Amino acid sequence: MSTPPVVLTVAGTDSGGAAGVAADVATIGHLGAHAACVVTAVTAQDTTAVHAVHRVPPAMVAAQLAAVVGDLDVAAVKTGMLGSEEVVALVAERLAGTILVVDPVLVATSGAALATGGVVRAYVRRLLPAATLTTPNLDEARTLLGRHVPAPEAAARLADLGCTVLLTSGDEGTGDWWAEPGGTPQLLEHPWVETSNDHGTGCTHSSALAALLAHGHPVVEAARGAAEHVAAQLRHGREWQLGRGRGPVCHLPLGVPTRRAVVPAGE
Ligand code: PXL
Repeated sequence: MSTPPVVLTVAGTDSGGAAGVAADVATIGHLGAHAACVVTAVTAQDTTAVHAVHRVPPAMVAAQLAAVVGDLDVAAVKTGMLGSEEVVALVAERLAGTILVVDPVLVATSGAALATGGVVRAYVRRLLPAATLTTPNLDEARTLLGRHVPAPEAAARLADLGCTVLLTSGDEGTGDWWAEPGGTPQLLEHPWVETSNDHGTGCTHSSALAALLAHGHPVVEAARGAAEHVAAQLRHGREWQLGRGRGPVCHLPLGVPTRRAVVPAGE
């Protein structure tokens, strides 16, 4: 019997089960790690929209963090929606020095704003300098920088805050921009899957990165593995019809039948 590494997600919930903590816990489990979760916000959300957000008080976030790190040997951490500048600062203070993947969640897949200006500043000043790797999309990278620059330049400028950047383009036919502090940005190509069932892709991607890093993979290898994991899950759920909006990324382990079992009448 071997013991799995522990990966902690610090994130919000999505009641529709597509993004946030649900995506993170499933992904971390698929990749052979034990998931611990610190909940920062509860969203009333479905595939069409975020209807309401309840932020967990920072003292309760701190209590969850203290419980996890006081008991479990956390190998890597992933952050998703943090919701307030106090929580961004708290995470930076308590988790600096661990392997830390920061998905700077600023906007939901549906377009709803999940962070304010103060949160953006706290990411730039506090959390990104403490991160191992950050995974913004192009909109998030531009919001963090406060300037509308092309993707490779956005990746390079963010890396200069002190962490490796994997800027997920989300554009068909391209890949992700990779930048190290002081280095030249590089395009990492990855498979593209055409589907409307992509709600939760960013969360799945950053959790996969944290899980692969927790297993000891070097960062570039973890990036390749995480992109492959996301593509495989997107392919598996491509035909799903769940909800009226952009459907969830498939969070089932591959190989599990996705058709509802038909129970014969009378049984
Ligand atoms: O995918 C970004 C994200 C993260 N966390 C929560 C979300 C979303 C997007 O919908 O709802 C809780």
